[in-house]
Amino acid sequence: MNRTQLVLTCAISSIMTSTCMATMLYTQSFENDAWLGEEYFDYGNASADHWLKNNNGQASVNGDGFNAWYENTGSVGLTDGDFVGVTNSLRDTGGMFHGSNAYKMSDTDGIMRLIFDDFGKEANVSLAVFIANTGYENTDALSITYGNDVLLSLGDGSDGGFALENAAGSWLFIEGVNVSGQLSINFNSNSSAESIYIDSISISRVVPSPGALALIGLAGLTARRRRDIR
Ligand SMILES: [Ca+2]
Ligand SMILES: [Ca+2]
Ligand SMILES: [Ca+2]
Repeated sequence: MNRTQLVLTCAISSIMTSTCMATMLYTQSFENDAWLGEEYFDYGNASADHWLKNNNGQASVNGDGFNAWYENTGSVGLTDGDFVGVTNSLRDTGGMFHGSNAYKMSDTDGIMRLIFDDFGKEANVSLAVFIANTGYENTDALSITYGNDVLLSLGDGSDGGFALENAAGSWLFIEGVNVSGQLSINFNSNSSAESIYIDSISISRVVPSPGALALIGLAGLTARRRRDIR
């Protein structure tokens, strides 16, 4: 980066801290009741990684802007029937973070990833996650990533489930700033009591207000003049 670019970048960042607006790119609270259903069965091959499909009458695992991926770790995955996908069961949480529904992962017997659409770079994200209050072991893990950024990682394979147990029992509000790529919520557990609930996803982008845009235009003009003089 040359000096002109550096000055310009500093000018833009100082302007943006004073006058900014957030543009909402995506929200998801799972409040579409058409996504509710019975226990979910994966009719695919548990020994192969694959995208999960929605099945008639069963809770939806895929919906607007979100899709579920299964990754084999040597067990039966979701072929044994599991309570995953959109739910209104309040058994563990006592209440959703927002509205009546949330997205559940439970007894995944492998890694289940809930992956959201790509909304480009420089995004801000927030979401709520609830870890069911029960015992966890070394094989259980929860991570939330956005592109290359890790927003949350609980369960390192050697803590005896302590990190998950310690964070369980209340809604956690997770935020990421200036992230790029795709939001992915990744869970591995091997009992039906070991569950997580996801709610209230919000992905936005901070953009300069029209006034700030005009100032940035001016800064660009100044930089160009400097080049012309040289
Ligand atoms: Ca909700
Ligand atoms: Ca299972
Ligand atoms: Ca376990």
